[in-house]
Amino acid sequence: MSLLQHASFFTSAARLDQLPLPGAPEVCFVGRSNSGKSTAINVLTNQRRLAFSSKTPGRTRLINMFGLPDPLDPESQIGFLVDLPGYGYASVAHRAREEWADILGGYLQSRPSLAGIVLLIDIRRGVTDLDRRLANWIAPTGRPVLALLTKADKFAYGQRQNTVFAVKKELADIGALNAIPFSATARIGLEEATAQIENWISPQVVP
Ligand SMILES: Nc1nc2c(ncn2[C@@H]2O[C@H](COP(=O)(O)OP(=O)(O)OP(=O)(O)O)[C@@H](O)[C@H]2O)c(=O)[nH]1
Ligand SMILES: [Mg+2]
Repeated sequence: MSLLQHASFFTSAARLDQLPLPGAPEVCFVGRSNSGKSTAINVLTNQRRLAFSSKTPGRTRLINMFGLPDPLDPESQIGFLVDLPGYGYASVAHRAREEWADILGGYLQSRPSLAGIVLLIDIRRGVTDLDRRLANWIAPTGRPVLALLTKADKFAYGQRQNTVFAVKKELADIGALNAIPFSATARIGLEEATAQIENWISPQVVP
């Protein structure tokens, strides 16, 4: 059974200084509001309502951390999944938007325990200006990124592959970047995403 399936709610924070001190490796989920972050966390952990997902954009306003218990010592965490607030939701006040920019930029650039970044991009929208802004915070950190092109069930195979190619090109300045089609509903890309996230949390040494 996957490491991710034992995930459980750990804590929420409205600001960076409310996060627990950096410890076990964290894999964060970032992307536009409504891109499918919470849904992806639910399907990857095989839990229907671990991360709240909704049809109303702008739902995830807190940083939500989910703990992954260490199989050898279930009382302690071997890693964390971190659901970050979505961005780009039009009706949010300008000031609140800049606060989110501070939270996201700050977390991405200064969290020492951040092991990998899952960047969710709605396959029908592709890379937007705000995604570009995010990529500019990520690139200098050298952190590896897995771009999940979500809602891939909306596209035929050929369109999916074209979008993967376009996104890789647009985000090429992120050195360690992979991009794959992903769908929670059609269960596309689950295995590859799970393997990557688990490897960031607990690297497998292949002899
Ligand atoms: N067709 C399709 N719809 C999806 C998929 N994943 C998510 N959705 C839908 O997209 C909407 C937004 O999903 P969420 O997971 O709440 O998005 P989010 O990125 O967490 O949004 P915020 O919390 O607002 O930042 C919901 O209506 C989901 O049902 C998918 O793979 N396929
Ligand atoms: Mg959400």
